[in-house]
Amino acid sequence: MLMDKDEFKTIFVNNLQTMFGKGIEEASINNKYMALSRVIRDCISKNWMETNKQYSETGVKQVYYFSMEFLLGKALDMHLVNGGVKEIYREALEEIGIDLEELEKQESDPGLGNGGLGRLAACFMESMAAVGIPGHGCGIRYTYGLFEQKIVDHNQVELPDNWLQDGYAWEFRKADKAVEVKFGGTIKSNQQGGRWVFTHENYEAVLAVPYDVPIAGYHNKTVNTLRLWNAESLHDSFDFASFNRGEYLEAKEYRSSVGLISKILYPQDNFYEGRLLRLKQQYFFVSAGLQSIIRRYKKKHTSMKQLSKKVAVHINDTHPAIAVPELMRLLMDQEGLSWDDAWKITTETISYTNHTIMPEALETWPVEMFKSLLPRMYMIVHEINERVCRSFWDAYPGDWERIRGMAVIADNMVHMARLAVVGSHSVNGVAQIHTDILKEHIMSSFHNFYPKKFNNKTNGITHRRWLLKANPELAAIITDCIGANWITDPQNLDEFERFATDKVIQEKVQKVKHKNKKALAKYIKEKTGVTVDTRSIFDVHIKRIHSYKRQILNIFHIMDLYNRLKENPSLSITPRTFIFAGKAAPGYYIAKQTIKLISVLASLINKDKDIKGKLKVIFLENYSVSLGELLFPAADVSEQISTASKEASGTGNMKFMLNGAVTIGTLDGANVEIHEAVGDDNIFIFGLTSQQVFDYYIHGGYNAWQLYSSDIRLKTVLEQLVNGFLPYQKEEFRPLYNSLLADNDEFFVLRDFDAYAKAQVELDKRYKQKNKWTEMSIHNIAQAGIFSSDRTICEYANEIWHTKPVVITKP
Ligand code: F55
Repeated sequence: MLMDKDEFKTIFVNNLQTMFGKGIEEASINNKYMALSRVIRDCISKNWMETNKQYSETGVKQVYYFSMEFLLGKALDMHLVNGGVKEIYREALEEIGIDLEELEKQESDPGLGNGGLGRLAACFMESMAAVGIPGHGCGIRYTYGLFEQKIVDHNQVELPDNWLQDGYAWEFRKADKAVEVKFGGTIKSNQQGGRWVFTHENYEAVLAVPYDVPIAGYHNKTVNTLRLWNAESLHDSFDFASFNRGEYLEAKEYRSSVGLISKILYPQDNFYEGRLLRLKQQYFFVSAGLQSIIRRYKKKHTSMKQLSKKVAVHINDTHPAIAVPELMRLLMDQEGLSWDDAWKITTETISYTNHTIMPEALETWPVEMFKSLLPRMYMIVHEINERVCRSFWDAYPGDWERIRGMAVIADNMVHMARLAVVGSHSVNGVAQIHTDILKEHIMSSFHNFYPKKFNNKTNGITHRRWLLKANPELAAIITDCIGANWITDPQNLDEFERFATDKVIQEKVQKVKHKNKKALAKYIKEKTGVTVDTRSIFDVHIKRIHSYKRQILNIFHIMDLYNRLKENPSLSITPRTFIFAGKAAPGYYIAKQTIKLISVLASLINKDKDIKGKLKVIFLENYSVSLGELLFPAADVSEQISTASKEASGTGNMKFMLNGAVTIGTLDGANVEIHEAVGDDNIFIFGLTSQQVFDYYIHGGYNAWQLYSSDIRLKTVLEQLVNGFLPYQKEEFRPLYNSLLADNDEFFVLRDFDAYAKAQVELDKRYKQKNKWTEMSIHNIAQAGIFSSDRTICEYANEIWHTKPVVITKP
């Protein structure tokens, strides 16, 4: 990076001239943002080329992380922090009358992901570059990312996210690296010289054009690549030719259908919908990615046999699982390998992460759809199925039921999770409890057959974005206390533990938290018009809206608290601000009703004078990475209250902890490990265990009506959904009410209500002892190091990918 202030200024001004033909006076804010980005982009480019050169020269094994989603967040500020130039550039800009923060606001926040899975991919990219692991991303350059959420009359409204509108400063189009991807058509087979040759006829070809985004490390010279594929029509001349033949309309149709492939991100999280276009998206980027990997590999190697020594392909959930048959196709049809050789290489190259046990998220494609869109893929999957079923039969002769539950093609469906398991050498869950559930329940037959494949890799988050960048003043306190090496070695954060009872440090930590709360309060005021008390407890529940994540449990507790305050206005509670944010999938009715309920309640409670400002409820629209960066640093309480066993890991829980918020949560996902790390005294655990949840499923005996009838608070709150208590809502919340009573409360909200309310009372008491609370807060920060994605990514590198960090030296 450019370290000299004057040199920076000269280049910045020069960029304004050459890019826009303007001087500082005439340039718009956006011009200035683009000119600044260009300075950084140019500095990065040099290291980027050098990184690629050294990867190629050293022949180190490279990892390709295939994911339908990369939820990156803004890049400019992260580059300034990682490059160690933020202060210098801020000052330099100030000297020429420019406010860096104003420029940063110009950047769009690319929302190319739904939630946890997409954000995890982005944290992994950042950590790989920081640690020096030769790892690249492969995904789709969606023209429209996750929809923008607005709340209109209490309802979620979805607007398109046109993030590319003003151009994206961080991408490099590589037209010369484009590849073709083929859909549909028929496969002809014939024997040539004793081997089968397959030719694809009458297919529809699409051009996949890569846009490369540089991923730079922290204070090092590593720049890895995130390659996002854009779908384009194949030949311009195609249009001319068809125009001349009078087929202009068909040509246009072809062009627009091609464009559709990378047009939009599907907005469902933990929910699968068997759309043809989604399958097209999957094959599109997987085929393009694998073709480009093999092209690169062949520049240095003549035999494909060493592929798994030089390349690891990781698939982020089953969405890219078509990589298994596609790699088989490339190795056999294109490179001429035998089935057995190709299978060995494929399984040794590919590894797979599972992110959910929710049955509605499991991908299965109807055979007819799969076969007609991807005929060669179907042939290969069919063969894989025959072969693996035979080996299952040998292991479990006569056990038809078991084999049916393991078959890749069963009941006329292609089962992608099964394909991923059989076609890879490693299957991992994302937190210990989740991996155990995979092994013992969801994938027990596979675990029995392939015991060594299964392993755990507890998720992590990048502490550089989520602490150093998002909460710079807290980061500075930590650095003052323990030095700066926690930034590259996050486990060292535990040295901060010594300061947990230090009154001076406690006070500093409290001050920063309060400052962050004031910044959030200002934002809340601007966005909602509501004034919140910055001395109240900021209790934050931010994540996708989903029944299993139980925002409803939080809401019921708020309603009960409100009822008690109405009854007894002098009830002694610490004032609380309950803050929610999160998007609901557009077709997910109950999730949308949940948002509506929060919003309606907020308007009722926030204007009620009787409760003397002791309670406020806020719903912030359009939750995104950027909004998260404002929320995590300002939180006192982290809500992690999913039904035990349902949240594979959670990663928001880690971001809160790292910023000193204390968790109230169930023993689910990574909460279990957070609990182990901080100990009983520094977290509020409540509710059913996953074992109890499984017992209900297996033995029955859950009765929501009974819980409703026997708890007056629950009864009141539930009735309030449908008895006119909520202004202007007559039958609006009847379906929600029914889901909890008539449908027997699938996620045990009523069952956990009492335990949750009690944990909240305990929490309230603890918050009153200010220094005790801050002590807990510091414990949480100090124990957050193991939840850094640096740790996670090193585990993947050592135990799954078998690759090592490389230190990039020059230029
Ligand atoms: C998106 C599309 C489909 Cl078809 C299925 C799932 C998703 C998705 O977004 N899943 C997701 O975000 N899963 C989450 O992954 C996180 C990272 O591992 C976990 O922390 C979290 O528990 C899990 O729900």
